[in-house]
Amino acid sequence: MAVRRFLIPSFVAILALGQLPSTANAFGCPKSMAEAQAAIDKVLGDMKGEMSKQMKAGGMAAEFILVHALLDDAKMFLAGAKHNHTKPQNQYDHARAIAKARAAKGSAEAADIYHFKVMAMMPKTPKMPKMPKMPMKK
Ligand SMILES: [Cu+2]
Repeated sequence: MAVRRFLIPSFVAILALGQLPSTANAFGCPKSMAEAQAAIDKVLGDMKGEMSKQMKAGGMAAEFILVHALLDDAKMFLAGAKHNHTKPQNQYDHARAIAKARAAKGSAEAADIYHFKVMAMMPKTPKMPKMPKMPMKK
């Protein structure tokens, strides 16, 4: 009776964590996925900055979209990693999760590098839209 009282809650707790301690943790999927998410969040944060807004307004909207394309790749890889990790059929799926999580981090880092390259290409003084001349008051 005492054994059942201990074992059943322990088993439920392991199920709740979604992974068996001996297998999934050895791959370190959660750490790789967290690193990928952090790399994605870093670029998303940078893209809310003032220079990124000027990129869009200053004739570099196409490059801005390409930064997003690299980020979309990163998000796609990360979603795949999460799927393989949370619904593994076997150890191979955890290995695939690691591969996809690291690909996600790589794409996010490439987005970061490209974003900064594009910002460096921007003209120093962004062109302001021409304002209509106001009639002079006498
Ligand atoms: Cu895993």
